[in-house]
Amino acid sequence: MVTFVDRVQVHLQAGRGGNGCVSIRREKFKPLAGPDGGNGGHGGDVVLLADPQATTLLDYHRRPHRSAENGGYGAGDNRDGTNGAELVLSVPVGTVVKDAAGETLVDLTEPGTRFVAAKGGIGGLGNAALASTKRKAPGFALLGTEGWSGSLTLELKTIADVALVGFPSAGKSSLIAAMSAARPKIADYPFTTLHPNLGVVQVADHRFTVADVPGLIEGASEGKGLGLDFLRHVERCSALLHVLDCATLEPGRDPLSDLEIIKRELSAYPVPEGQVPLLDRPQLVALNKIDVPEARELADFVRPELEALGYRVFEISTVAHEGLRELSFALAELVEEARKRELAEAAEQPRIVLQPKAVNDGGYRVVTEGGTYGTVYRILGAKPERWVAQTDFTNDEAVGYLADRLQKLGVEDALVKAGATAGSTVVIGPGSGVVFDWEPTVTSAAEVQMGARGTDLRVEQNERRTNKERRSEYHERMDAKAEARAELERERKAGLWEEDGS
Ligand SMILES: Nc1nc2c(ncn2[C@@H]2O[C@H](COP(=O)(O)OP(=O)(O)OP(=O)(O)O)[C@@H](O)[C@H]2O)c(=O)[nH]1
Ligand SMILES: [Mg+2]
Repeated sequence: MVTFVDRVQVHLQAGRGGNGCVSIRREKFKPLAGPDGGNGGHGGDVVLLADPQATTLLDYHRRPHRSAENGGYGAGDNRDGTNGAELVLSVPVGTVVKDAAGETLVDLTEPGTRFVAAKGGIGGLGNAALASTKRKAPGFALLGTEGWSGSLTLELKTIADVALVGFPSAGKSSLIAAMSAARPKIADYPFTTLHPNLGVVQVADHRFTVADVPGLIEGASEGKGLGLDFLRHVERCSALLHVLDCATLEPGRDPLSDLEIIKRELSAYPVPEGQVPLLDRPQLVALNKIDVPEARELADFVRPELEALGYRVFEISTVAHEGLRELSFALAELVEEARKRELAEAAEQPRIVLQPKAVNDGGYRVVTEGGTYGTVYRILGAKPERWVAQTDFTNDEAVGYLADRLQKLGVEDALVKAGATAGSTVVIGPGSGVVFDWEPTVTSAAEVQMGARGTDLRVEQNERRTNKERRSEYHERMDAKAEARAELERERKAGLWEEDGS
């Protein structure tokens, strides 16, 4: 059986950033000629591309896990790692991308639109890039950060100009086959069509697309038959064509009551906000199967009544190819009008530009949490969390650099304000994050407060000696030497030592 997939969950993994490199350049007569460790490359993004060549999401159903390339590591001699190649995933035009919470991220309706679904990690700086006038030879480099990973839902909504709606076996698939090059499955049992088929119709210089969707029955809105779920494919059609079966032998069925039932079901379908309800869109009626004599009689009979309801009615036979040309022209006209209307509306409305949600990158906050082990001070924010991810905790210098960065951001003062003292437990990031006992750096206010008011311990502990002190130290040392010499002389005179040359 052919499976049609119009909704899949994909698991994406963007590339990891490469680590920076620690390296020292060596030159003749100058073995330590400065840092030359290169930067790591950035991780590749996973990009979704609205591709007119792609028609289904089946590929992602079979292989839902996709990942982009990692960034290369930095190397010595200032060689930077290569950036990871991005992974471009082609999806059909009309794919809606939703996040794990079901919120729509983007609607890929324009061919060629690219959407960065998973951002690659950042490459770490090498020690050459980390060198500064203050830090001439850094003995550490930054690590690359993880790329984004997570699940997204892809949902396909067919985009066509005209949707064919009607009971099962009314001849919708036969009609699309007769009007276009599409070759859907046609059979005399209900629900032959299980997924929408698209066909391109060309009449004179008009060109439009027609979507054939599965048949509707009474109670479809309550889930009977194939339900209404697939109607999301007609959500974007600008016009509807009711295909009515005039040759059905089923009891209780005739074109007028069929139309009533279909209209009732369509009105129960909730279109997304901002879209025209299905029944408010332009509609035509096709009375099908008039190659059957009784059907032609019935069609002639109901035609005036349908026209009285305000519909333009076409009597057709998909088998005999009767009435199809008039119908095609009428549809082309309808589509043309709808396109003009849309253009005019688009010109009136300000253009909507899709932009990624703004992230407050610079900010952070300190949250205090009480626990069985005492108060925990948690630092949350994109920047500090990224910095932690970039830190090689086996390298003391790297940890020191992290402390410097945090301090420059004002995290220490924020911790003091929040009530943290030396030895408090501080966590960076959500979850168990990175936990450490806080030791305020020397310049922080907390340390200064440990001395008596008005004094600064750093001043008190001045180790440098004055000239006077040095002089007296020198004299003391000289006195001690003279003392030692006198002592030796006394011992010699007392005859404790033998004279040389014996
Ligand atoms: N005599 C006659 N039979 C037709 C005509 N159009 C379609 N049929 C027949 O009606 C049956 C159903 O046709 P389909 O095109 O599969 O109908 P459908 O509306 O797509 O049906 P579902 O996909 O089940 O909803 C087939 O056996 C067709 O051969 C017609 O103009 N004249
Ligand atoms: Mg069909």
